[in-house]
Amino acid sequence: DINIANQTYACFVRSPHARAKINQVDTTKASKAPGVVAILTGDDLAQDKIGGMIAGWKIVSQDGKDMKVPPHPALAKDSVNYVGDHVAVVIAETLEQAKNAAELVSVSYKILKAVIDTSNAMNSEAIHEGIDRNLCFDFVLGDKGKTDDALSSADKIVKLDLINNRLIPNAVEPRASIGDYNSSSEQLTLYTTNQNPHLTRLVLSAFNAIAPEHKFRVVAPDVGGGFGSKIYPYAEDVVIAWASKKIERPVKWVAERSESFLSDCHGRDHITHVELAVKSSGMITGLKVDTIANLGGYASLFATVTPTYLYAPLILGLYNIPAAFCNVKAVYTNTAPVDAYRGAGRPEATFLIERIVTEAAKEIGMNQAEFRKKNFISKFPHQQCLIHNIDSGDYNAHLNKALEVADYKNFENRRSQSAKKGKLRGIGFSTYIEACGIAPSAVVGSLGARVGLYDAASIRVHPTGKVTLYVGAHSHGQGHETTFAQIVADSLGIGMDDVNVLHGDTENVPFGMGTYGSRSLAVCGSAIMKSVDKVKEKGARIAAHKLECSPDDLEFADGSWTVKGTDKSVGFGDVALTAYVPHDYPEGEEPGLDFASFYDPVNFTYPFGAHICVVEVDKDTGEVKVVKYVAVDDVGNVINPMIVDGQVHGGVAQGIGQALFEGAVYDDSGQLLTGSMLDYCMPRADNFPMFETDRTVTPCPHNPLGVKGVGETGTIGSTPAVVNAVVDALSDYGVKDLQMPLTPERVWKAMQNGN
Ligand code: MCN
Repeated sequence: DINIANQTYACFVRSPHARAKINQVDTTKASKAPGVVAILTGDDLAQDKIGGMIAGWKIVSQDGKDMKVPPHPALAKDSVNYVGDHVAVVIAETLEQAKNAAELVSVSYKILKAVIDTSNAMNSEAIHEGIDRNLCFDFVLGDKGKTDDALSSADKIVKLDLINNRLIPNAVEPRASIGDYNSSSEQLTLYTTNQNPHLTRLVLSAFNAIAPEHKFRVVAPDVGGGFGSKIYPYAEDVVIAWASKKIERPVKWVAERSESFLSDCHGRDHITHVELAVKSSGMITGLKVDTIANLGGYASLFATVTPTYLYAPLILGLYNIPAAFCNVKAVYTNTAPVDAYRGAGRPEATFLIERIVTEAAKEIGMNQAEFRKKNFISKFPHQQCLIHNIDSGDYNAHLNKALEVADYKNFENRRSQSAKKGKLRGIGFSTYIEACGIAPSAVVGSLGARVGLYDAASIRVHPTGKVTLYVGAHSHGQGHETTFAQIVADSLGIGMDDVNVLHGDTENVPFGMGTYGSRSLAVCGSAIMKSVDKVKEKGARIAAHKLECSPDDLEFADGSWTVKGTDKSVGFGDVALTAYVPHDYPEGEEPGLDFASFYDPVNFTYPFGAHICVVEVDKDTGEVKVVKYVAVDDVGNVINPMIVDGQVHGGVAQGIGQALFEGAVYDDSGQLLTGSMLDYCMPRADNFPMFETDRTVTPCPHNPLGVKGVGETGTIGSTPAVVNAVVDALSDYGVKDLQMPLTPERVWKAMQNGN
């Protein structure tokens, strides 16, 4: 909705082919079209030495070699690698003129056979020069020898082949960018729908060489949803910022929904074989996982960490499994790039462990809840055999609570009642753990991250005692304006309305790492608390001066400093005013009440929960209806129960969407068949029952608020619960390998074929 005087409009010319060489881009006719201001191509970009898009996390393969990343210019120069790849940008006085002229850009392509299928990518022709077998990396984690021993000495090896379907994120608001260059001040401003304005500025400045950081402002104001798909800067951001500098006028681009389908990064897309070693006593002794992860046409910014460090360590779930080994082969195909999407790696891990644990319990004839409890981690801290050191938890408690809320003991009665109506009732469990607030910087650096993972907050107390809070995290639906104001107001004993929370503008907020991985409260919230503490410490010195005592004699409560054991006190507002009007003031103390803090966490936070889904499957049509959904989550201390519930609801809706409805489909030539809301089935409100949410509270021991993340728990916990429920409903049909989305057709066919 932002418009700038004298702005122009951009329309991208996109590749209609999944894989082709570009012979020529002819702009002659288009450049004569009415209203055209400029047409820019990959050659112009190269001439101006604008750097390509980067992969932000280096993964090393098991042979010790670095991952293979192809060049990814923001406008394709020699080749295109998916339908929707950017070839040129047309800039005109109006949007219509830009669109009309874009149709006149003539691109001559040599069409090549596209590589689409994830499972076959390694046996297909290389789509990028020098990248054999289309393999970006061949990553391993864990102890193969120990895991093989566990499998060979197991009483039972449970096996599953799973496909984690490709998803298309659909935020309410499509992406948009405006570049605004002021030639007299040489200042470039980029307004963009992004979850990390500082990261975007850093990448566009240091890697794409768009503008020096100190002359470059990135503003991401109210952004209508991101779900991970707006973490990373896109080619459009680079092109729009550069184009505005080039033509010295503002340039505006807003994605149409169909462009979003084609060119927003997609999520998930794994093919996995999993084996679980189990003793007849019910103890799990080993887990082996082989995954092929599809990266799409290029390696997007966080694409390489998602199927590795955000995935592989989490395959253990919340179980005490002594040996595990995970191999991930990441491949390029001629499809839209795949990157982080709500949950990023952790839903994929949870899906496989919760599916195989369910199968294992079934195969050895144990009750689902009892089998899980037998294998839960029970002592904390617990060093898992893959990376994570889990600091706290009480896993029986949340499962017990979920069983109670779901009225599990009477489930079989309800199953019989459903059967009388011709419906197959099933119940599915998912007891998940996730790792949020990826940290600390030094550790992630040693694992290949090219950024730090701290956050920052500064507090400006105004002379009247009102507060402006500037945060590095970004809110695009998570309600930070509410919860961050709450923690400041509670700590300083002032009203919530007295705190204004600002985010999303590199010009006024401190350098933070933005929002993803459900990190904002645990990491940025901790930076806020550090700044609050500094305000209170200095405030205490000023108050002590006013009350003629030592700061140690004071206690702070309800917005006032009081001399212990007396009724002598001074309020927060008085102290704030004194800090800015320092007439009667402690000697040597600086005026002002204004502090900034950075916080680099010592560990991840580990939320966990138990989700129970109950479905009814129509025997005749295969249609699945979710009739009950219970989510008992533990996100540590809760700052705002309504927002936490809202986050869980949204996540569960997306997770059920993956299980039952959503799935991107490309045809063999690489055309996206699910390129609109008509073809890509988003879940709707009437697909859901009322979600029943509850909580247990195990505070995080290492951050000042005792909080863990909640933003992704719903997507992580829900998907396997739904699939497990459907498989349970079909248990009489011997169905085991059921692939998502569980459309009526698929379910019906599985009932006919027994698989
Ligand atoms: N919160 C709380 N108590 C807790 C934990 C969190 O009150 N114990 C509050 C927080 O203060 C914040 C909200 O819950 O207001 C979510 O906090 P957190 O778990 O820290 O997650 P982030 O704010 O970092 O949000 C990121 C997360 C991710 S990774 C995706 S993807 C996602 C999500 O949040 N995208 C969303 N939720 C979304 N919700 C909306 N509406 N839109 C998106 O794009």
